[in-house]
Amino acid sequence: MSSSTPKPTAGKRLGNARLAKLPAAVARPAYKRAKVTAGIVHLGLGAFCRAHLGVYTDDVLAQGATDWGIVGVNFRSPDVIDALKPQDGLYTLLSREDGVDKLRVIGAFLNVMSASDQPDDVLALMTRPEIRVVTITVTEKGYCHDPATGRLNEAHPLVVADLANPRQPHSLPGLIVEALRLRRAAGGWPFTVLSCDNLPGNGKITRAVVTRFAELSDPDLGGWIADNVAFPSSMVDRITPATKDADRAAVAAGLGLTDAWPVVAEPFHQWVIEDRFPSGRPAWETAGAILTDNVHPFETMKLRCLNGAHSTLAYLSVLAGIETVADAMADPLLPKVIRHLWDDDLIPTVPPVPGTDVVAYTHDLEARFRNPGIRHLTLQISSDGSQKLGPRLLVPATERIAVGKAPRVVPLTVAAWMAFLRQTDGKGRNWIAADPMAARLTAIARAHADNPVALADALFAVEEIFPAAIAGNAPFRKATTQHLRSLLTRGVPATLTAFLFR
Ligand code: CS2
Repeated sequence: MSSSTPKPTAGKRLGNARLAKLPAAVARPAYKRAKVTAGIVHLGLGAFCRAHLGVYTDDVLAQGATDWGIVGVNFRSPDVIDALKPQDGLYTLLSREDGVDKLRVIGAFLNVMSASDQPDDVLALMTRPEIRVVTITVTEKGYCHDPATGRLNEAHPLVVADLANPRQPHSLPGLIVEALRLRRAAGGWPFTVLSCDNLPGNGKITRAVVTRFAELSDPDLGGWIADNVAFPSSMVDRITPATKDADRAAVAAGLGLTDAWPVVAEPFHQWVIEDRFPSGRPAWETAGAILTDNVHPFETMKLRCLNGAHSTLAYLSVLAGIETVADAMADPLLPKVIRHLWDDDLIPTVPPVPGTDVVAYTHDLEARFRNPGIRHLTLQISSDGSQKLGPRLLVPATERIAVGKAPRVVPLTVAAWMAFLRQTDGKGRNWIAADPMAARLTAIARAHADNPVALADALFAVEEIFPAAIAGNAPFRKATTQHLRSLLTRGVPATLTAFLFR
């Protein structure tokens, strides 16, 4: 059983009946939950939305809005439903910094449902007129899109299945389109669809996959969606590692109750939202969100500087046997590599960000990454590289190439990802490369395990990941292949030393 999966619970359980008796140090909903009604359906009930959307919305509810509660819907794993249902949707946020733990019980999720076990109930809920916003955190791969183009992957098995049977959807685009069809058939208004995932222009990508799916299943509906549904973009940020058993124990000690699935996060959080909600929205700005007409600069800064640095640290760290981001930041070499990544490859590609000094932002990131209370596993961040490398690092690299500059650190990250796909350091340490394209990518890595030139050639040929501007750029390929050879033959520290000090 993984440490992120809840275990059978013993002892008294967190729930509505016990809210009033929580210890004084534990913050709790400052409103009457019984008075709150649902206005939001959230798709994808992972830790992130509970540490982010749930907290912003809890603040809005505490200010007296009673019609913006959330119903959380999960697609696959029933574990989170099994954990939260007996707790009346309540869970604890443990925020950690400088050895100080703060506990807050969040009440914004009024109910939790499973899209696979209760498909009709979920669709009936999404058809109710009082649901005016559908928020999403399903990670990059949940959009069923082609990461290189941002368009719907029409060969995706879930998309193929949903197009054949659109009334019983299992994919994100299929579910949203069916809910919108039912609302239209009932003569109602559409909801606004708000993506909160780490994708560039996440609203545009959501709109592209939803409208294309609708066109393929019912062209008339496709036109109605294109004309009437808003898909604002948003930039979301809060480092939220998977919950570990030690976190559950810390929460149980603080609460005097069992919480089957609390979430742990850093104190920092940021949310920048494109303000386009024709059917209304909660006043998230009163909880600190920035509402704007242009999310792009914020999102570019965050996706590249934070997530791009995360991915770079993750692949090099897994290869080097470094378990957490905080440990990586204590390494003598890795922080220097990340500084070069920011200064040489990424900051020059970030447009001016209102009210923000991007260089100072990267110094703040260093401090956030060093937070020792946040055990963010590098293996967790290493997942889904086929979806993450493009927006975080390859697109900025193509922008550098287009202005005649050679990316300096991105080839090293790509080489580390290629070596990571071998799933072994060759000396007895093994790991699993989790990725929707894992079968294909790890087969390539196995076939060319000890031949860096052949391995790099075969992976650069994967068009879904590498745009022509990268795959066809001789200096980029050469640098990547040299780093890969060095990683495979000399290991991470020697490669980084040569890279930094040659
Ligand atoms: C991380 C993100 O796992 C990953 O890929 O880079 O989850 C990151 O922690 C968040 O985007 C921070 O806001």
